[in-house]
Amino acid sequence: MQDELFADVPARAAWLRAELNRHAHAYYVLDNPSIPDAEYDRLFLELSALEQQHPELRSPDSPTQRVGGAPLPQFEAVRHSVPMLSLGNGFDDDDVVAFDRRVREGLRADGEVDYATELKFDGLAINLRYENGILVEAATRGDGATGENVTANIRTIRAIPLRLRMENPPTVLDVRGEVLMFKADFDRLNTRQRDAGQKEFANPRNAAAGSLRQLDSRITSQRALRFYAYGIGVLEGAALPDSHAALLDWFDAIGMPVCKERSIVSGAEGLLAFYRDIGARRAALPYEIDGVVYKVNRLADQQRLGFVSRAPRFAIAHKFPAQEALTLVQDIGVQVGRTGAITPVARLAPVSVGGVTVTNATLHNEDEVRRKDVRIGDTVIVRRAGDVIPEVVAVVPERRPADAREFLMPAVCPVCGSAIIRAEDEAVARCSGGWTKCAAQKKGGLLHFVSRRAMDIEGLGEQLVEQLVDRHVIATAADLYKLGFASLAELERMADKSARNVLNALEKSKSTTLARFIYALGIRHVGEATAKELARHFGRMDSVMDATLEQLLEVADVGPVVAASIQQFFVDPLNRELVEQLRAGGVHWAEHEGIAAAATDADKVGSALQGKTFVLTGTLPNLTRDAAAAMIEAAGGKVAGSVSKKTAYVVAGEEAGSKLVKAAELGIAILDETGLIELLKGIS
Ligand code: 9MJ
Repeated sequence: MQDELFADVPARAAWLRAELNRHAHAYYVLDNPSIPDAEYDRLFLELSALEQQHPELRSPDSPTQRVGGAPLPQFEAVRHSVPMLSLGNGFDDDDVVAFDRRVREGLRADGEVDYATELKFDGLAINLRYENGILVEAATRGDGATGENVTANIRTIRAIPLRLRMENPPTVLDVRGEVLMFKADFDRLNTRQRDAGQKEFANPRNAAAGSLRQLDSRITSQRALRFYAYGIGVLEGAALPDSHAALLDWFDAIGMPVCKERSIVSGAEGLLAFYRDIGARRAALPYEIDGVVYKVNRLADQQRLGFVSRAPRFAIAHKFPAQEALTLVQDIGVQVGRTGAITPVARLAPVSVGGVTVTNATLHNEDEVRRKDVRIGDTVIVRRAGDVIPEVVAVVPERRPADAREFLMPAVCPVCGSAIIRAEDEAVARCSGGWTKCAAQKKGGLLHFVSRRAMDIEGLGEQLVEQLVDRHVIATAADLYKLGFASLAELERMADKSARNVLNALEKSKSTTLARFIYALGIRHVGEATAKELARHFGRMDSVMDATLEQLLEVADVGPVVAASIQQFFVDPLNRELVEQLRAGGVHWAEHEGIAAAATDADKVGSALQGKTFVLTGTLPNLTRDAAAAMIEAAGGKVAGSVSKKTAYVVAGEEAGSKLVKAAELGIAILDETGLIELLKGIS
């Protein structure tokens, strides 16, 4: 594709490889990105294209060679040359003081001992073997003696260098560390899983483990995994530094990612100060940790101290308070959600979980109560992780009293008295009162309406909605736009300034998009993605409201259940009235003809793009994916999800992934946003 431009193709490929490795190092190891992602992608693409035309230039350490071939039938066993140890645990100050005393006694030290302190990552321990500077094998810890060969998956992790950044690499080097997923990447992955109707992961650790244990490394390559080095196994052909801190500095210098949150401290006082400092900043760290680790700094001292069973005497993990605790179920009540869903909730004897007092924990639904066999009077394990609602993990059966009582789903809604009904094919029981009768559903619906991803009305929180509904100031979402200063300012805990802020936020929210508006209505089964598809497909609110089942089924991702739910919603005159009132109250958005209609128009014009398939990947600077797709479809083109020989154009934005690589491999034309707009202009 490009080789006419560069007389010396091998030199250009080598330069691109070095540049890409340098930028990946800046991003993942130095935590200091050196170029925009889009520029990285451009260089990557150029290298892929060169290697496609000149396969002999492909080297195993090329950044294009991170994703390997076909899925593995299974992982092979790998015996660790030096066993991978686990760490002993300490839970309080006394444990730390005792550890320091044992170390001093073991070393017969007169004064304080120096320790290297670091974080205890909650991920998966991995051994990376480099031979002559090249990554040749990666294995999980397994039982410490034997792990699994996960080399193909590890190679996809951009944070891990495929080649060490050094002139004379050791003949053999085992780098040990943790593979983990950052919290933000975990949230993004779960959103993606949810949107695709796939199982969400319970926590970043499970997500990292699940991603690393994929037999198909192409899946792993789509997961944003990280790595931090903290230890060494075999080292041949180089001298070991004399301290743990120097070892980590050396790793850093040869391109291995090492966490910045590390230091050298003196004595037990120093250890505890580190623990407190990290504890205070724990929630703000971009990854989850379950404690800190203390290691005697001098490697010669580590050797002298040796091991007890399978844990080193020279190191200890100081754990943060557990996120789980035992407590008593005093009662099981129910909560009514915005769609009327009844959630059983365990009322607990107050217990501190990870420093927060917990009194309620969700039991999800009736089947879950039966599956876990939770009864009133039981002792249970409750878990709190991050911001999520505390949940009952399991019952401790040995502690069940003879008079423990089973949970019975109430016959009527505790909030409005309407019958509770559970459809045969549903796990969830629901209040049949609907939002007009049931205050709980009304409040839930209003909170959904004002939420960030719906109408995004800042300052209208739970307490305010609660008061507005309980005092009968508002009954529907449309009433929000009738609120005056006086009715807000007289509410509890409502200063004049806050009242004005709420009114401003309401005013601002009036200008919205059709997709947000549809989502805000809270139609069952219509999440954000479906709302966007409906807006894109129909273009106008009236067309959505009057759509037949057949028309609804034409929308991407809308199946019979969702279609029926949408139709049911708009058959109800109260819901139609709500939409009218909101429009009358000033809520507005831009309407268009919808892609079905637009495509038909394009048919007539006989556009040059008729039938051409586009694939969108990554984030475009200005256009949303939907907007770009609508424009393409309006011009007669089609938008597909994956790249194949039939693809005419790939439109690539920031963080474009494997689709871009595949496009380059197949020699398909690649456009950025400007290119797309130019192309579309050209045909209209
Ligand atoms: C974790 N999990 O972050 C060790 N670890 O050292 C750190 N684990 C370890 N060190 C020796 N930071 C055995 C395990």
